[in-house]
Amino acid sequence: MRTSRGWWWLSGVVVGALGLGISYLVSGLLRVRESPPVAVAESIRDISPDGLVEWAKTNLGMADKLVVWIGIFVFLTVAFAAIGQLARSRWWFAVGGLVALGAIATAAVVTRPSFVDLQLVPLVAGFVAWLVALTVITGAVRQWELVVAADDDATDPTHSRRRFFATAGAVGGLAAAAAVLGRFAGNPREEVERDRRLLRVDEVTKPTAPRGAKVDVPGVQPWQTPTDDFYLIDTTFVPPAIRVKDWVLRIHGKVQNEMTLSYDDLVARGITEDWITLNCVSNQVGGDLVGNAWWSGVRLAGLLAEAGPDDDADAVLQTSEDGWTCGTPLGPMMDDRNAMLAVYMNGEPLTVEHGFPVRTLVPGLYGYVSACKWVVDMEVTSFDEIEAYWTTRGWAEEGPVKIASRIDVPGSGESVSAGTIVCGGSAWKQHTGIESVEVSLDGGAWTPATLGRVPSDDTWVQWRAELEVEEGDHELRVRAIGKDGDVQTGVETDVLPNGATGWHSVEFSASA
Ligand SMILES: Nc1nc2c(c(=O)[nH]1)N[C@H]1C(S)=C(S)[C@@H](COP(=O)(O)O)O[C@H]1N2
Ligand SMILES: [Mo]
Repeated sequence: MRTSRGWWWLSGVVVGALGLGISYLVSGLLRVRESPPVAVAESIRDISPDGLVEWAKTNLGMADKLVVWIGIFVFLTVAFAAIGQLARSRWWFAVGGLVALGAIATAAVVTRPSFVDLQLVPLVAGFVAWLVALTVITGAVRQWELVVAADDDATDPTHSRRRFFATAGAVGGLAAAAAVLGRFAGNPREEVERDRRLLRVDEVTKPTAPRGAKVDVPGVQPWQTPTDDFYLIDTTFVPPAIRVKDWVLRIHGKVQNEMTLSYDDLVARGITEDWITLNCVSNQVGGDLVGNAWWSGVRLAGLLAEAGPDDDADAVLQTSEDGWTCGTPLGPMMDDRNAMLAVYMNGEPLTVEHGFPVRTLVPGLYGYVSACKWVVDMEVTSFDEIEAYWTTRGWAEEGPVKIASRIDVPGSGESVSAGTIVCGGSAWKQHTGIESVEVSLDGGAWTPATLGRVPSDDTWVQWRAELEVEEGDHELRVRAIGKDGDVQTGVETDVLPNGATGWHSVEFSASA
């Protein structure tokens, strides 16, 4: 009987898991958001070719993160198994492998924009755990191998085999315990959720969707998007967990008065509330990266006026707690629209995923240039002096929302009964407003739809149309016309660099 190579592989994997578990636990205890694998994941995203990132953003959406995680998991499992094999020849070879992995993790951690020295502690703790576990486990498996190789009647391998399994089991158990403890005991997210539950901002009111905003068409998306259904787009692998008491916003740069605001300082300036539709520049024609909510927050116009921008300032470089940045034109942040630092969404504190405790909203601009979640820094500056996360990756510097419209009913591929059918959907051009929506059946004349009533130009508007359809296959198209006379173009363009254009159409069939 011989110990198989499999036990060396297994040893490597168990050693690796312990180091990961310990570094995760220590990250949690120290309230460090980015345990080393998170930093690695975010670095992979940042160094990926622009084309790949763009492809992932539009085709995988939030699943792009899952793909990266699975990739890292598979890579690490193979690497740790190989390190176990290396240990079979020389302990030092395995140490070399761990040093290489540790160096990758260290490089990723120290180059994150949000790096602080404290983040070195989980790295060191994890590395020490690797070395100790490697020594103990490989000692046990080697011992077992020696006894088996000796193959004499005096030494029974059972004992050393048991010792190996006990050691591997203990290390594996410790790794699992560290992971579980890290998840629950040291999880800053729990504290933040408690903050959310206890938070009260007196002036905030509950939303009631204005009468007539929702058209009477079964199957049309709700006019007010419930928070749980509101699309999510961001680059972060673990959303920042920011305690209310820890949040501060710095407003600085080309201003007369630098400001540093706590959460209380912010809300003390008074709450403004509004219905605002937010959408993503990556939304495809007919896509669902758009939502409408009731937002409560503090007007940016007042805050920025207090700071007093210099004459040559035309942009604000916003930075999120996780290091993401966007460059927002100063004009729309300070004009009559309700650009705000939002604290509540749909009458509840922002969820962590939507930017708790504070995120920016500027009606009329795509999210990637304006809607900074977890915002902690605003540098008043000018566009020719800054680079932001997406603009360095080929997206346009300014991102005014393009006019768009969508058909919700009938759904694509649906069958309806011939005769009179009711269709509906939505259209938007925030801060300009929608004048009219028109539909065309089977390439025929554009006919006007009826519009829902909206409280302002900053939200989407729902439309409804009744059409006579004969038996057979049909195609329905929609286009919108803005209050500025802008007729939505049928020319199809890609989402890159500044938003898709083209008419949404659905094919459906009518039967007798
Ligand atoms: N910190 C941070 N804020 C961010 C982003 C991000 O990646 N990180 N993405 C932006 C983009 S591209 C969009 S479309 C909106 C989406 O906001 P939501 O996830 O609340 O819908 O957030 C914006 N704010
Ligand atoms: Mo976006």
